[in-house]
Amino acid sequence: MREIHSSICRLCPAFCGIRVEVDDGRVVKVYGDKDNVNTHGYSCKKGRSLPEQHMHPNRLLHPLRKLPDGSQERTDVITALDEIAAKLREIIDRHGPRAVALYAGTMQMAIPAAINFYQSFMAKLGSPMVFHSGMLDQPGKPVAAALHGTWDAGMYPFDEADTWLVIGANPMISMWGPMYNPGAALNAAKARGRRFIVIDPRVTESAERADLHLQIKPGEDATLLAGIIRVILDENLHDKDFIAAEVDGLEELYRALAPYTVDYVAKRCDIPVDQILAAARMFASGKRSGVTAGTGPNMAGRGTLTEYLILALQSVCGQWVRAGEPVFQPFVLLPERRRKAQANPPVPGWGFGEPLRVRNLGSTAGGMPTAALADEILLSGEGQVKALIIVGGNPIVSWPDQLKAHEAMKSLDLLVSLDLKRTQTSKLADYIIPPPHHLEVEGCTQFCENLHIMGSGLFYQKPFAQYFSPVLPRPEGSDLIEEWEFFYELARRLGLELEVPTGAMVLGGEPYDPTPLDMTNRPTSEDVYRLLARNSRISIEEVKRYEHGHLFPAEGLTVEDKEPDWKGRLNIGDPVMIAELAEVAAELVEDPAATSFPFRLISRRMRDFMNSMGNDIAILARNGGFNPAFMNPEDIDRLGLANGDEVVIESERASIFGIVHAAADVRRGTISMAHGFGDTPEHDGRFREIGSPTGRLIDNAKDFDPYTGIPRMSAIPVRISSMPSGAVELSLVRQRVRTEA
Ligand SMILES: Nc1nc2c(c(=O)[nH]1)N[C@H]1C(S)=C(S)[C@@H](COP(=O)(O)OP(=O)(O)OC[C@H]3O[C@@H](n4cnc5c(=O)[nH]c(N)nc54)[C@H](O)[C@@H]3O)O[C@H]1N2
Ligand SMILES: Nc1nc2c(c(=O)[nH]1)N[C@H]1C(S)=C(S)[C@@H](COP(=O)(O)OP(=O)(O)OC[C@H]3O[C@@H](n4cnc5c(=O)[nH]c(N)nc54)[C@H](O)[C@@H]3O)O[C@H]1N2
Ligand code: SF4
Ligand SMILES: [Mo]
Repeated sequence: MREIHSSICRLCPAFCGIRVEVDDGRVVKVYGDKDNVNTHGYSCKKGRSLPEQHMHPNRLLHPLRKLPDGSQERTDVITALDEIAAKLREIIDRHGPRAVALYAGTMQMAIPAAINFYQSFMAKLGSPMVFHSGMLDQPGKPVAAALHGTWDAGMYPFDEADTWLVIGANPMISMWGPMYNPGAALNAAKARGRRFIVIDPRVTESAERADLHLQIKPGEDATLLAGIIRVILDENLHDKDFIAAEVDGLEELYRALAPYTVDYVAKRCDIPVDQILAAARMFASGKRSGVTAGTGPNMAGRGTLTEYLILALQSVCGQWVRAGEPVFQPFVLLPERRRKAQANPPVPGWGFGEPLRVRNLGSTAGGMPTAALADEILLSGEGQVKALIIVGGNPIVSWPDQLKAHEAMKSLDLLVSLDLKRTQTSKLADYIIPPPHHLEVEGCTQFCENLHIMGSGLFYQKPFAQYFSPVLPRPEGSDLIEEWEFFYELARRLGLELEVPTGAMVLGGEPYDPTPLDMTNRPTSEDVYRLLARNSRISIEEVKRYEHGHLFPAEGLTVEDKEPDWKGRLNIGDPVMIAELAEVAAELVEDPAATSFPFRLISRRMRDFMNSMGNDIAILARNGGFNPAFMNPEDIDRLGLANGDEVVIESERASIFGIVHAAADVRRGTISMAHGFGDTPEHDGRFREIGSPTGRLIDNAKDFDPYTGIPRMSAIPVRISSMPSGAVELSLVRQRVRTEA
C-alpha cells in the first residue's frame, strides 16, 4: 500500500519541506513539498537520496562496543547504557565531573530534542565541558553581538529588504544565511529591483547572481569592512539620528578607521577602488539593508572583529527594524517574542566560568572553544578530559589539526559516539550508540526558530512551524535509542534529575524556565516536544493540524516604542575591537607569492555532500566521493600541472594529497577545497576514493582568534607540488604527530 507523508529534511540548514512516499513499509521516494509555505517545493539531491540513506547497508541497527584489539562487536542498548554509566561513574569518582566532556556536531540539528537533554545532563553531572560545532563554524557572531549589544527588534528579513550583502557565504549551495529556497528568493528579489552584493574570493553560484561581486583576497574581510564603513562616514552616508539616539563609540571607531583609506584597503584586499565605493554607497543607500557573513570570513582569521564590524556597519547605517513596523518573527513554538525599538546593551563576550588550561581560552558568549578540546584531552594533570560523548559529530574530519584530534580520540578512557554509522571518528569509539533514522523519529521546528541565537538574520525569519511524525517504523530486530532518551537513561543510571527548559536553546547563558522531568515514568518523544513547547505562542496541537506546516503571523503585533527611561545603547567602539583594528592596520602584509607557502587554501561547501556525509551514497558520489582541489587554470598552467593531476598540498603543519580540478571561478593564488573528507594518515592512499582531510593542514594553536579559539581554517598558507612516486609513504613520514598542547 502506498502512502505519502509530509516531513522536513534536516540534513542541512534549508530544512526543506518534503514528501515521503512509502510503499509497504519501505520508503520509495522523497521530493520537495510544494505545499510547504517556507520552501515551496524545493529539495536537493541530498534530501532526495533519503530513501537510499535510510536503507543504507552502513547504517548501524545495534550499538557497537570496542574490544581490546580495537575491533567493535555488537551489543545491546541496555548493556551499553549500563556499562557507559559505570565507566562514567568511575571516571568522575577518580577525576571529578570536569573529566567528562561532550561534543555536539552539526547533526544535532537533525534531532531537535537532543540539545535540551544533553545540556541538562551535563549541568546535573556538574561538568562545564560542553562543546559544539558552532564554535568551529561562525563563533565570531555571538561574541561580536555580546560586545556590540543587540537591537531588540532585530534586522529585516531578506524578503523585506531592498539591499543585501553576503560575505563569505554561498547560500545557493550551502543554504546558509537569510533566505530559504535561495534560488527562488534571489529571483523574486531581482524581479523587485533589489540589490545583492557578494564578497567572496570565488565567483560562487551566489556571486554569479550578484549585482556587485568583490573578489577579495582571502583573510582580508575585516580590512574591507573597515574601508567600507570609513567610506560611508567620509561621504556622510551614515544615519546620524539613529547614531545619536542609540549608538556609542562612533568617535573611537572613526579614529581607528584612519589608516583604512580606500586606496590602502583596495590594495590590501586586491579589489578595485570603484567596487569598494560602490558597495559602500549601495549598502548605505538601501532603505532596508542587511548583511550576513558565512563561514569563510569566520575561519580566515579575525572572525570576531569581522562580525563586530558587520554589526557596526548595520548600526552606522541604522539598518534595524523600527517602532511600528511588524514583528516579522514573533516565534511560534517558542514563547511569544515581543520586540521593542531599543538596544540591549553590550554584555561580556568571554571569561565565564572556569577557564580552560590552554591558550588563555575559556567559555564565551557562544560557548566553549571547541578548537581547544583536543588539547584538554591530551594535556595531563588536574582537569584533564578523560571521557567524551559525541552527539552527531565527526571530529576526525571536522576538527582543526586532525593529527592532534586523532591522538586525542585515541587517548581517551571512554569515547562514546551517538551516530548512525561507523565513521572516521566513531570507529575509534568504545561505544557507538545508533539512534533511529531521521525518517523514523518525530519532532518539530522549534529548534529551527531557536537557531536565531546563532546570529541576527539567520534561520527562520518568518513564523513558520511544522510538527512531523515518524514516517517509517524502526527496522525489524533493530535496537536503537533516540538521543534525548540516551541522556535520560544515562541520567537515571547515575541518579541525576534532569530538567528541560522551554525550548530556548542557550549557548553560553542560563536555560530559560527549567522544569524537572519525571525521572520515574519515561516520557514519550511526543511528551518531550509538548514539554519543550509548553509556553509556546501557538500550541503544539494547533501546529499539528497543518500537515505541510503553516505560517502563524501575529496579526497586528508591531515593534513597540523604546521604554521611556531606557538607557541601553549599542556600542561600535568596543576597546578590545578598536585595539584589534589598530593591530590589523599595523600588520605586515606579505605577498603570499613571495613566501614558501604561496597559496591560500580556502573553505567551501559542495552541493552533494553535507560536511562528512554523503560520500558513501551512490547517487551523491556519482562523480567521485572525494573533494577536488579546485584551482584557477592559470595557476595550474603556471605550476606546470594539468587538470586531474595528483598533487601534494602542504602547510607548515602537515600535508594531504589532492586532485587538481580546473575552475575559473577560483581566485588566482587560492585553492578551494571542502572539508569532511578523507581519514587519518594510514588511509591517505585512498584519496581518489575518499578524498583528503583539509583539517590536517591546520595548526590549532597558531593564528587563532584570542576570544573564541578558532584557528585559521580558511586562507591557510599552503604550497602545492606534483606527486612524487612513493608519496604516500613520504607523507606518513612528514606527519609525525605533535601532541604538545
Ligand atoms: N577545515 C575545515 N574544517 C571545518 C570546516 C571547514 O569549512 N573547513 N567547517 C566546520 C563546520 S562549519 C562544521 S559545522 C563542522 C562540522 O563538524 P561535525 O559536526 O563534527 O561533522 P559532521 O560531518 O557534520 O558530522 C555529523 C555526524 O552526524 C552523524 N549523523 C547523521 N544523522 C544523525 C542523527 O540523526 N543522529 C546522530 N546522533 N548522528 C547523526 C553523521 O553520520 C556524521 O558522522 O566542521 C567544521 N570543520
Ligand atoms: N551542500 C552543503 N550545504 C551545507 C553544508 C555542506 O557541507 N554542504 N554545510 C553546512 C554547514 S555546517 C554550514 S556552517 C553552512 C556554511 O555555509 P556557508 O558559510 O555559506 O558555506 P560555504 O558554501 O562554504 O561558503 C563559504 C564561502 O566563503 C568563501 N571564503 C573562504 N575564505 C574566505 C575569506 O577569507 N573571505 C571571504 N569573504 N570569503 C571566504 C568561500 O569561497 C565560500 O564561497 O553550510 C551548511 N550547508
Ligand atoms: S539537504 Fe537538500 S533537501 Fe535537505 S534540507 Fe538541505 S537543501 Fe533541503
Ligand atoms: Mo557548520
